[in-house]
Amino acid sequence: MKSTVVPPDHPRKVSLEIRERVIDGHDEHIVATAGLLAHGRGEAFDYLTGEKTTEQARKAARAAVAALLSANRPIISVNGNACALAAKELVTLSELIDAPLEINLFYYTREREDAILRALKKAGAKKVLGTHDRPSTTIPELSSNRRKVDSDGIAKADTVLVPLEDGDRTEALRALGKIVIAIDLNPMSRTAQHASITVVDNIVRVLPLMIDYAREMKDASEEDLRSRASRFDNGVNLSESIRLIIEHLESEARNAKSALVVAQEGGIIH
Ligand code: PTJ
Repeated sequence: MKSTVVPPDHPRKVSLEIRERVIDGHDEHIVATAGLLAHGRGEAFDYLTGEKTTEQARKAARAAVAALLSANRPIISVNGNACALAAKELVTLSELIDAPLEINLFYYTREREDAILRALKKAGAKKVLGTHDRPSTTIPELSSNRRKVDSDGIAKADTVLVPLEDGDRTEALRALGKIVIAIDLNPMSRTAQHASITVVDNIVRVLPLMIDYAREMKDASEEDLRSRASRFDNGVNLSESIRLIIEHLESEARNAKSALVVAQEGGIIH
């Protein structure tokens, strides 16, 4: 099924085109129905931050790439939304940081697994873990479908990148001693709060940036990478990200007020 064409002069063109990618992903069984709602929540938080990559997000993205490059066994967990929005970028990052891709779904169906596998392969992935024919094991303390993980993937990984999570898994992975890197537009989500490093940004904007950082840092020493990752304080970064939302809202509130004044001055409102 093909997406609706967004008029080139539409003021919300970029946001609407991203939304169409999720809708297409849903039509192709890549995105769960709940993924449409998850995307709407993401859009709302993106709006609150001004739909741009903040300095805090850049800082977190740099620390995330440093942690992934210095990990012994990094892995990228892929769900339906991440695949629909950024399959190519996930494949590129996976190659650059030498971290396999593992399909891990909250709303698991075999049809969705197959659709995501096809999309990742089409985007250039040579090997994908987490499929039904792979050896698997379970994460203790987790009751959702996400508990089933690939024996050679998330199970053995020391560092896991989890884009667009639902909040039930990060704590369990942390309890197992793993470093968890989240990409989540909501700085207040359980995932964001419990991850080791949270990149508060839209996956569509931040993955290309992380790819650039991975290229820049590829030859850095392990010591340098580890020190860059360990200097990052997730709590501080999250509270700064929340503060940016407050500042953005305050500025919007001021603008709304001045628009009213303009309307009154122009005789539109009496
Ligand atoms: O494909 P599945 O079955 O594994 O299911 C995936 C979803 C996303 C449906 C599932 O993980 C879920 O229900 O997630 P939540 O609880 O809705 O959380 C998703 C988080 O991602 C929310 O905090 C959103 O704000 C955030 N989010 C949504 N879109 C984006 C995003 N973060 C970054 N970039 C986005 N484009």
